[in-house]
Amino acid sequence: MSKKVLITETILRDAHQSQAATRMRIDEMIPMLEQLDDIGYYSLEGWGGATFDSCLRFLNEDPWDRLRTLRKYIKKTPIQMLLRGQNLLGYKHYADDVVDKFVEASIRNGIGVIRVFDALNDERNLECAMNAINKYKGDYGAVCEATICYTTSPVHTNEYFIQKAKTLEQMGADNICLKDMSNIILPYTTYELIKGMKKVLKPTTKIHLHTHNTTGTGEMVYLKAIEAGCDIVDCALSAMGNGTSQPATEPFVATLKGTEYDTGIDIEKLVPINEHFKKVSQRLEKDGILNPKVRGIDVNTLIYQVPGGMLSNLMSQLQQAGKLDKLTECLAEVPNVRKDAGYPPLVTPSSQIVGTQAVLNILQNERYKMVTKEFKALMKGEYGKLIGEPDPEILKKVVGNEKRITYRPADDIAPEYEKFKEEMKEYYTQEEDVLSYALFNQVAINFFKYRLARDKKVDADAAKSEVYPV
Ligand SMILES: [Mn+2]
Repeated sequence: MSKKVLITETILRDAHQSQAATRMRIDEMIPMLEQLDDIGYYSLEGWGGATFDSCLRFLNEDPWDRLRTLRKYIKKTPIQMLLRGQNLLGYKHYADDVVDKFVEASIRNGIGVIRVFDALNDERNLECAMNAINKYKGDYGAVCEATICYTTSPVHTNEYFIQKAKTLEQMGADNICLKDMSNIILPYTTYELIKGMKKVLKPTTKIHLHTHNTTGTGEMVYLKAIEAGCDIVDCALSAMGNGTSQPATEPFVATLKGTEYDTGIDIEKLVPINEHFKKVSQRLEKDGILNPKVRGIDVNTLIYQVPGGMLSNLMSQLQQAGKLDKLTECLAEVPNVRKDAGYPPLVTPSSQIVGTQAVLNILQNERYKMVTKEFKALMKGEYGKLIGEPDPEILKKVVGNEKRITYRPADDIAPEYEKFKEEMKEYYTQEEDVLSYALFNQVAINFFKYRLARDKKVDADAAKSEVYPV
């Protein structure tokens, strides 16, 4: 029986986020959008994650215009986005009214698949976004893809992940995404896990697997996943595939051709598209944005279970302190801190919080002599529920007698959309501007000023501001 495997192409989002700090511009995408639309991908990932931030901060593009432009050329294939649950695309929890409006505007402007995740896998942080997706998806046709962040620890058993998948399905997910941010999942674990999930999920619920090829196991992970019944995998065209990005599209299409898993994709149609993105990749390298190292394999993540981005953060923190010789000690401290904090998955923002605390513990020569505000908040439950119980003594040392939060963190946030709207009213041109401002405050204001100057030509200097910095 044929079991066609579906592919999500990430060249417009995660590929350049992982290899080139999310700096691909819309004018570098437009020439290939219609051809990408004709390939027969399940979806084209093109928005969310860091793209929104990068558009406003570095590229002087309105992220909403980018989405509308993508939709103008991509007429058949759903455009996929990544959403950080109650954090939306920002770095803190937002009130429910802002989450609802953001999801509505995303779907109305052309998003077809919303992949929604929470760094701690706390489903209470997904509730509001998932309800909003399901509320608005009927109007335009969109898919609610709820996500589980993969990590390893004594409490993250296969049973835990399988139960989590069932819970998310019951909350209204159409697809379940298993998201391996840093390529630490291993092929045979993947097989067991996907088999287990398939057993408990409805036959209509699709499983979508996301990994990278940072540690070199990506294609093997995908192959075992589809043998276990995985429906969709994320790949990136070879021009910006492999290494810190997704496993490359073309070899995967070729591997499955003529088998029961045949993707139905014509590999020859990918050639001219890939040639175009090779040139984009070369431009990014020439501008010093893409370091060729990202195209190789780095096994440090397999050994230390520390994602690539977190490792480079650790190194730069130690370098600044002139203590690069303490790297091995800090790497060894990361799993200890993670254990003390109830084993959070290492993904933004928890990866930075745990990494910084590990560095402090080593450099201060005493564990938790100093703690960051964020680490304290994590231990208090302000980011969400920790899956393991934090170490009681360390909890006492860090949090003291302050009350821990046991409810959904956003329950503490009063509606705030109208307040944001009032604060930015002099720049208002569309409802979407309020949402850009809610997420990125001053960065959004700087963009609005640039846009005003450009459109009204009132201030030639402001309009000329650096457009493509490193
Ligand atoms: Mn990714």
